[in-house]
Amino acid sequence: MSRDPLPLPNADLELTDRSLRQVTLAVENMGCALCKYTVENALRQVEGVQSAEVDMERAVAVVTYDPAKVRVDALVKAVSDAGYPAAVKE
Ligand SMILES: [Cu+2]
Repeated sequence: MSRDPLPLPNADLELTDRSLRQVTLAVENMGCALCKYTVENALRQVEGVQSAEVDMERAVAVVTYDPAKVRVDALVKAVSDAGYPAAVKE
Protein backbone atom coordinates (compact mmCIF):
# COMPACT_ATOMS: atom_id res chain seq x y z
CA MET A 1 0.00 0.00 0.00
CA SER A 2 1.31 3.39 -0.94
CA ARG A 3 1.05 6.16 1.64
CA ASP A 4 1.86 9.23 -0.37
CA PRO A 5 0.64 12.14 1.80
CA LEU A 6 0.39 14.54 -1.15
CA PRO A 7 -2.54 13.90 -3.47
CA LEU A 8 -1.82 14.31 -7.14
CA PRO A 9 -3.55 17.28 -8.83
CA ASN A 10 -5.72 14.87 -10.83
CA ALA A 11 -5.94 12.23 -8.13
CA ASP A 12 -9.60 11.60 -8.94
CA LEU A 13 -8.66 10.64 -12.49
CA GLU A 14 -5.50 8.71 -11.73
CA LEU A 15 -4.97 5.51 -9.85
CA THR A 16 -2.21 6.27 -7.39
CA ASP A 17 -1.40 2.60 -6.93
CA ARG A 18 -0.44 1.18 -10.30
CA SER A 19 -1.14 -2.38 -9.27
CA LEU A 20 -4.87 -1.56 -9.06
CA ARG A 21 -7.31 -1.48 -11.95
CA GLN A 22 -10.65 0.12 -12.49
CA VAL A 23 -13.69 -1.28 -14.24
CA THR A 24 -17.11 0.17 -14.93
CA LEU A 25 -20.07 -2.18 -14.59
CA ALA A 26 -23.46 -1.47 -16.10
CA VAL A 27 -26.01 -2.30 -13.39
CA GLU A 28 -29.72 -2.82 -14.01
CA ASN A 29 -32.72 -2.25 -11.76
CA MET A 30 -31.25 0.28 -9.34
CA GLY A 31 -34.08 2.57 -8.31
CA CYS A 32 -33.22 4.31 -5.06
CA ALA A 33 -30.55 5.09 -2.51
CA LEU A 34 -30.97 1.68 -0.91
CA CYS A 35 -30.15 0.04 -4.24
CA LYS A 36 -27.03 2.17 -4.48
CA TYR A 37 -26.01 1.15 -0.98
CA THR A 38 -26.75 -2.53 -1.62
CA VAL A 39 -24.67 -2.65 -4.80
CA GLU A 40 -21.75 -0.72 -3.31
CA ASN A 41 -21.81 -2.89 -0.21
CA ALA A 42 -21.91 -6.11 -2.23
CA LEU A 43 -18.83 -4.99 -4.15
CA ARG A 44 -16.94 -3.70 -1.11
CA GLN A 45 -17.34 -7.07 0.60
CA VAL A 46 -15.46 -8.84 -2.19
CA GLU A 47 -11.85 -9.43 -1.26
CA GLY A 48 -9.57 -7.40 -3.50
CA VAL A 49 -12.01 -4.54 -4.01
CA GLN A 50 -10.52 -1.25 -2.89
CA SER A 51 -13.46 1.00 -3.67
CA ALA A 52 -16.87 0.88 -5.31
CA GLU A 53 -18.99 3.87 -6.26
CA VAL A 54 -22.40 3.75 -7.88
CA ASP A 55 -23.53 6.50 -10.23
CA MET A 56 -27.32 6.21 -10.29
CA GLU A 57 -27.80 8.53 -13.27
CA ARG A 58 -25.50 6.49 -15.48
CA ALA A 59 -26.65 3.18 -13.92
CA VAL A 60 -23.06 2.12 -13.39
CA ALA A 61 -20.74 1.02 -10.62
CA VAL A 62 -17.11 2.08 -10.86
CA VAL A 63 -14.92 -0.42 -9.06
CA THR A 64 -11.25 -0.15 -8.17
CA TYR A 65 -9.77 -3.58 -7.53
CA ASP A 66 -6.57 -5.55 -7.23
CA PRO A 67 -6.37 -7.90 -10.24
CA ALA A 68 -4.04 -10.17 -8.28
CA LYS A 69 -6.86 -10.87 -5.80
CA VAL A 70 -10.09 -10.75 -7.74
CA ARG A 71 -11.34 -11.14 -11.29
CA VAL A 72 -13.91 -8.97 -12.99
CA ASP A 73 -16.20 -12.02 -13.28
CA ALA A 74 -16.43 -12.13 -9.50
CA LEU A 75 -17.36 -8.44 -9.35
CA VAL A 76 -20.15 -8.97 -11.88
CA LYS A 77 -21.34 -12.02 -9.93
CA ALA A 78 -21.37 -10.17 -6.62
CA VAL A 79 -23.67 -7.49 -8.04
CA SER A 80 -25.87 -10.01 -9.84
CA ASP A 81 -26.18 -12.13 -6.70
CA ALA A 82 -27.32 -9.03 -4.81
CA GLY A 83 -30.27 -8.84 -7.21
CA TYR A 84 -29.02 -6.44 -9.84
CA PRO A 85 -28.12 -7.88 -13.25
CA ALA A 86 -24.71 -6.50 -14.18
CA ALA A 87 -22.22 -6.59 -17.03
CA VAL A 88 -18.91 -5.00 -17.84
CA LYS A 89 -19.60 -1.71 -19.58
CA GLU A 90 -17.72 -1.36 -22.85
CU1 LIG B 1 -33.88 0.74 -4.36
